[in-house]
Amino acid sequence: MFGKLLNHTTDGQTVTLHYEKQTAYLHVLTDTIINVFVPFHTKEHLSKAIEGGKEQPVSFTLQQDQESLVLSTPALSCRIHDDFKLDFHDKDGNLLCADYRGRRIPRFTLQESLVELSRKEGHEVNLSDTVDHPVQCVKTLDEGDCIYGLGDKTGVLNKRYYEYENWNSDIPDPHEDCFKSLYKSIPFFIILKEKGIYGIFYDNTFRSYFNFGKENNSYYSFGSTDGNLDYYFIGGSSMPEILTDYTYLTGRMPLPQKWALGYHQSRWGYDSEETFRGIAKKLQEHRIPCDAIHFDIDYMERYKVFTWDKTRFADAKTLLSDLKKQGIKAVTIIDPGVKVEKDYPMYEEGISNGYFVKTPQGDTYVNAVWPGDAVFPDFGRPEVRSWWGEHLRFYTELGVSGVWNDMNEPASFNGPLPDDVVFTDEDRTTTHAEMHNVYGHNMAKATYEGWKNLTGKRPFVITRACYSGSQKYATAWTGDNQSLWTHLRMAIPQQCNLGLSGMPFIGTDIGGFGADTTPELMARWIQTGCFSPLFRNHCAIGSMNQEPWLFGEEVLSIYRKYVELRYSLLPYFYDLCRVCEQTGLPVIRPLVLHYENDRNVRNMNDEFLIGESLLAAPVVDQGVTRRLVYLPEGVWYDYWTHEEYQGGQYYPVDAPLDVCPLFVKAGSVLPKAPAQMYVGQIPDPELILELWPGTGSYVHYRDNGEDFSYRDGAYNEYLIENRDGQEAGIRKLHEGYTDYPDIKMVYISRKKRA
Ligand code: MIG
Repeated sequence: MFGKLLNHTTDGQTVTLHYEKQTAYLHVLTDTIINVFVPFHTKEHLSKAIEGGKEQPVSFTLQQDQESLVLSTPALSCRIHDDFKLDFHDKDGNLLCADYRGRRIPRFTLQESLVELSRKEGHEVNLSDTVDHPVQCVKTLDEGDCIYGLGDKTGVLNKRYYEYENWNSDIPDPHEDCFKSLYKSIPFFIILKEKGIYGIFYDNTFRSYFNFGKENNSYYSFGSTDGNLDYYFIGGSSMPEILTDYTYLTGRMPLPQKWALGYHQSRWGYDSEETFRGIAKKLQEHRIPCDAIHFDIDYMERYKVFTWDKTRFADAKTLLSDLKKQGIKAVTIIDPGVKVEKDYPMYEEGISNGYFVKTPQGDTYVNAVWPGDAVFPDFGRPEVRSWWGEHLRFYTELGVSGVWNDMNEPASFNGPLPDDVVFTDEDRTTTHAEMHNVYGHNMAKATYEGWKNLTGKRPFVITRACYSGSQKYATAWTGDNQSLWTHLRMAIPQQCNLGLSGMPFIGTDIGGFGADTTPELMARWIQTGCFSPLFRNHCAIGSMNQEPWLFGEEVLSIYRKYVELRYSLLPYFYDLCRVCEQTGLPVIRPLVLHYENDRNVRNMNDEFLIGESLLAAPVVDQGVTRRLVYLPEGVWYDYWTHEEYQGGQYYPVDAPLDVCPLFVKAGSVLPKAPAQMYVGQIPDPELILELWPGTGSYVHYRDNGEDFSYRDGAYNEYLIENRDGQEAGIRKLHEGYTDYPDIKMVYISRKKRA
């Protein structure tokens, strides 16, 4: 397809490769990041994920040897061959990634006669032939390679042997392991090899396909229906480094407001002032700490965004301020679809300014969502984003504290939006086919920027649809799961892979969205969910209510125990958010992130780390009260009993209904807060430092938890030394904020395992 390499030129850090039939580019961004670019679609990179220049000075060399042209940075080398075949090696000479040269042979084939018979019985038979995409890349796989990332895809942690599609989709059926796409498109994955590791960020927003060795065990492929071949090869020496590089490119989650890490109560169907007051009262009565209640589409007047129904909410402003007295903030849903209705300001304004996406003939494109016929803001345009952002004033003035963007795949009730609907990418006219996967991303960006301008505070925005880089604007949830054990189980690999895809602030609907939960499932779900950065119980209208007090005394007290655990650990979660902002490492982490050489954890689907210090091994199966827990190398302590365990092996651990097996790494310092019903109930609480046996050090972060003054230095950083859980030295690494009124030390002593 490319032909022979004729010659090349170098301009700065870009090497232009002239092939017989095509020109291609390699751009050296850093020692460990090389961009590969073939301008099939446009001359320029059209990244919606990467903002600003990312090139750093790199001293690289370009040499011709007998076989190929070799580009080398201090960390990587890339051998460039005819036909644009590239082979990447690490600095030790290990081959990391080679373009596949052989013939493609599907693993699975079937005799024609059998196919016919199967079809007669009604089976859908995929005669697995190789599929070529207009843009594509095929690379070799080695026997032990494991593949992680790719956003919110269902199924297991390790994506090897599976295939996926990136096309943001709102599929109402229960999410199954075999789903190819879901709400988010994050075309980034990490390949962990026997020797070496690398990541690929394939920056293409068109409908894309990933075949991770399903077609054939010896290669994988990624490709799209259109766009450029534009990918970033990231070669580091560890998984955390790859992730740091990926988030260097696509951005990192800014620190959230502290309250956003508290507990959120939600339900589609809370539809009146009395309901909200009632929920708040019950939360208080049952002593369930809570920082936010969510207002789903029921608050609006006939599902019109930027309105509030006056018959069911006589006085929204007073309601919100009363809730706030109890520490409860309001988060309102805002969908992208604007109702077609004469004299409705959002509609009229958008129409007169031409802000909605159009048909190829130039008419405003109409589909339907909750309000009935609806039109879709063209969020790719800067002026549409600021228009939308300005209107958020409606919410800030009522006292709303955060925005929840739903349906922004965009979902539509009247069939999918056709590919040729006219959309805009900044100032360039393009189509739905290109902008679909970044629609939610651009809406989140509009919301984040608008909210930031209006309030000066760190915006709290939730989005359902994402593209790479959405972490800069929003937290996300995994959409419409169901009250099923399989979905509780799936929440772990799904959140771990989101974290490995640069999205750290995530959660699942606790208790399950669709279908009806049971007391036992609720108890187990809160034990897993309390470690999700986004900590929200949410369910669907028409499904059973799932507020914590509806399942009997036992479950209520279990529920309270884990919400309280979360509140006590808030300083730790907040520290982890700070780490995210600096390094891109997520809050919830698969064990493989820190123990990549340990084969036992490469396919670990039912345990996860919270930062580096905590390991959770929740029960995710019905009727189970004892489970196997694998602890990686080192020494670990049972969080509840303080019993000591040697890592590197499996242990049977008791897990009665009220226990989520939880372990603390030796030498950890856990920063904790005293009990509160909401963040800020005690205006300036003391800090509790738990020192666990073992030796280690820990950096703790403190600021006002609300605005951006920390970026001008208004924060403190403390270095805490733990010498075998006994004595501690605390030193300030940075001083720009007030001190704690008090720091209380708690020394944990090790216990022998019974
Ligand atoms: O078509 O707003 O995922 O959380 O409660 C359903 C109603 C629309 C889907 C979201 C869900 C939300 C629901 N929404």
